[in-house]
Amino acid sequence: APVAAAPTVVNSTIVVPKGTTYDGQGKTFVANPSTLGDGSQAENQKPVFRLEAGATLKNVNIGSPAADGVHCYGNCNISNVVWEDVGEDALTLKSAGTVNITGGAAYKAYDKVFQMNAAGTINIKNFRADDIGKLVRQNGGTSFAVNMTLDNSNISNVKDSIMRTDSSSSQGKITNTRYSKVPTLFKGFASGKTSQS
Ligand code: DGU
Ligand code: CA
Ligand code: CA
Ligand code: CA
Repeated sequence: APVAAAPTVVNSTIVVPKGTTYDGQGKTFVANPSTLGDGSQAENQKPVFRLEAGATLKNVNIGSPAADGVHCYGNCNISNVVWEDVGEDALTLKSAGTVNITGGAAYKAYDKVFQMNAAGTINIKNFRADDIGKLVRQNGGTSFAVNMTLDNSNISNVKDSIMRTDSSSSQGKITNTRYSKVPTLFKGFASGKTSQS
């Protein structure tokens, strides 16, 4: 029987330069807990990957510990990335842009999966998430707008909600998605700013 390759231990954040693609070819990456973070709920851990504007990350498994996952500085494309055990959170938008998540999965997020700390859009499709707090969170206590879409996905065992915002101008749209044990789809949106079909 095939034997799984040992994970690659990441000692310092892997930077994906502006406009380039990093293809992990299905390999598993884990954070060095003493340099990046232990994947607990402690803030200010470092990311395993940092994507500069217009970068793409694909075919990557992030194992445990995952520290602060992936940081995007502007637009980023995330294709077939699996977080086996989300750390503090899975991905953060650090400066304004559009995050496109296609395929992949996130498991075991004590709180948030996708953390939006800047204005923009997050489009998630063909995704699987299980055992999470929230799938998308616009940074609490801020008023910039985030446009969130989720399509053709499968979401289960959620503690809080799928999409949550504190901004009356954010929008949320969920299409063609199965849920199991999801208490609330949308939290904090103004009326008329959400849709589900
Ligand atoms: O809510 O400090 O959770 O980027 C306050 C928190 C929040 C961020 C965010 C993150 O602003 O730390 O992980
Ligand atoms: Ca946090
Ligand atoms: Ca976790
Ligand atoms: Ca974080």
